[in-house]
Amino acid sequence: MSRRPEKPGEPIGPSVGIATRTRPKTKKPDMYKVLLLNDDYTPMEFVVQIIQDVFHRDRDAATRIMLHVHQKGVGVCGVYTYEVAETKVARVVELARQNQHPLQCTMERE
Ligand code: TYC
Repeated sequence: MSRRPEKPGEPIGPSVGIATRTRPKTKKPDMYKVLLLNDDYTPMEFVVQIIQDVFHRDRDAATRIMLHVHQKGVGVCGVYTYEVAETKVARVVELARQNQHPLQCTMERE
């Protein structure tokens, strides 16, 4: 196979070459914040434990997040792709339900 020269004067030759696409065709996934909501009844220790277990925060970070939610009413526990965020929300909701705490957790597109 021969090809049309790309520039005047360029010799006609076989169409061979290497892929040189430098722009990735991938696009970043939408990210979702997982939010914890304050309430008057869920024990602080339960919330700290949930944040450690579900969001893999150490005890200090978990305590900071819990206190932020306690004081401001809502706080971000982490930012994830849709399915991961959905799974974390479901785990928190289920643990709260099993322990009969009114703790609420939700997600929101970033
Ligand atoms: N406000 C609760 C209390 O005083 C503690 C709490 C913190 C509850 C964070 C929920 O997402 C929450 N026991």
